[in-house]
Amino acid sequence: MNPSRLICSMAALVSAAAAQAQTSKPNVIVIMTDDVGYGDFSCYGATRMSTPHIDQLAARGTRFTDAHASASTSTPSRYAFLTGEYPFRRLGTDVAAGNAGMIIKPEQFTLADLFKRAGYATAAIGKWHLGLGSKTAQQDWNGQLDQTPADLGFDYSCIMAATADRVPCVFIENDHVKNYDPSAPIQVSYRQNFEGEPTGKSNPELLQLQPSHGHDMSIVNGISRIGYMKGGGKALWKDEDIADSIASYAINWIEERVNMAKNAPHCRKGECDHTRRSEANLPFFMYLCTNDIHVPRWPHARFAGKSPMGSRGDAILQLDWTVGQITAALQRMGIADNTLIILTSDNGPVLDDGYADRAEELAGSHRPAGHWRGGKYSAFEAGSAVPFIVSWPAGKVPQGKTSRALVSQIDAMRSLAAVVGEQLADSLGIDSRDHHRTWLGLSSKPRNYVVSMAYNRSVSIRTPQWKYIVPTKGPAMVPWGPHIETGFTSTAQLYNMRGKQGETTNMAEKHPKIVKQLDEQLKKELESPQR
Ligand code: NG6
Ligand code: CA
Repeated sequence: MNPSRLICSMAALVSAAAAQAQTSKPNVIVIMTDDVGYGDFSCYGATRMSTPHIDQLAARGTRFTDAHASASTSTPSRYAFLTGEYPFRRLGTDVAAGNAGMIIKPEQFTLADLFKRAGYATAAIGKWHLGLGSKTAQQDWNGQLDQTPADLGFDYSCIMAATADRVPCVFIENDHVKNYDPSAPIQVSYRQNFEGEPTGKSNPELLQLQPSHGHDMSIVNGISRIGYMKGGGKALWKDEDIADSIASYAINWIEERVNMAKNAPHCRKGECDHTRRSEANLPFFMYLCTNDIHVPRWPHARFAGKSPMGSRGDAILQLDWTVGQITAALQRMGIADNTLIILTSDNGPVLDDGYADRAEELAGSHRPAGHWRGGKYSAFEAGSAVPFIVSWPAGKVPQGKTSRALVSQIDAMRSLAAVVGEQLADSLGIDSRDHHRTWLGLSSKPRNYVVSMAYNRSVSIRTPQWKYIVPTKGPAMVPWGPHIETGFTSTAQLYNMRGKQGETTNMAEKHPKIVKQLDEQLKKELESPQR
């Protein structure tokens, strides 16, 4: 063998070993669904329709029955998930408008930064709802956005700025509007309408879906939204295609990476290019946020009318399809076993969330929150108790297991850091703790307690046994439309979560010492992170 070939094959060996070491780090996909309740999947007890792909994911992994988001609405919940910091530590983390400036600051450490540090390629796809651009209402939607997920560690992003019910109704790829249409410049305002533009309020005859509360501003695709926008042309999304778009953006990006790895000539014609090879072998992290099942629920014709529960049920079927598309793509590419998938929801469920889609009327015996009380927005458990499934066959996550351990999404940062072998300084992900063995189904050790924030920013604390809701001013029911109990009372509430009555019997008077102890614990957390 001539010397150059020998060097080449040695380099190939080194490169193969490096590749081996690389692939032992799993790809990580977080599927963050929107407004899906604890009881919305068949593997969590739904009986009026079935979610076979999600059930299959659970069968290939561990399913948690006491998992919590950090807040009962999207923006604060996602803020906590991506930063490992509770949203009550930072003002401006409430449900964001579509023209909000970026809420996580570029200098903050995020989950994507963690994965970059571990040598991963990173992507954010789908619903974002954490603001874009350095200044609220100052974004140039027709040019370049000056702050994007790229500033938070994401190599690639293809996202909806906020929610499907908020303008602008376009996807944003990296720093610009995807499929930008120069013939229809985009204007966005959350203050006033653009002259001559129809709105849901003034032109209900133009609507294919009527609002039930709010959502009566600009009309896009026959659906009126929150906020005003003009223009967009070919870039405007069609609601019925959003799930397909999100699935294809996600799968295309993954496929590109896998093809790069396959085609990388690590040793061709005596030339070794192992730099390129190892680059192409980078594991990936994808933060994949579905639009389903947030309002407006307007699923594709393939799903419309396919559940007995109207468009909310159809959106669940569409979500299940999305999960099936992702898992099938991973199988096809041969990377399913070494891909760690976490599927969860940003907050609890809501039926009527502002559009007359008959979700309440058609729910029948379906209990979107399962056995938990309340729903999206609430301080009660259903505000934050969400489905949580972890699957990673190569990582030996037990298959078909149910874990009753109390877990919280706030721990994503440090649990995933442990999975990918990164150490984090105490100043990063300050509220996150390493519970990776529990998350991977290898231990049943629960979190000592979980803290969650309701829509009025009041907090509650849950231990494996107790739930304490701080006294807070506010109405008993969500006041603007959704028929949901808030869990707000001016006196302390203490519930025995191990007892049969759950959140129906207030034990605060019976157990003043426990109230005092949990109140103190919560106050300490509010002041500073407790280790
Ligand atoms: C509310 C919207 C609701 C939903 C929610 C945010 C009205 C009347 N209601 O203000 O429809 O968009 O905000 O949902 O505007 S979340 O899941 O993104 O937090
Ligand atoms: Ca949500």
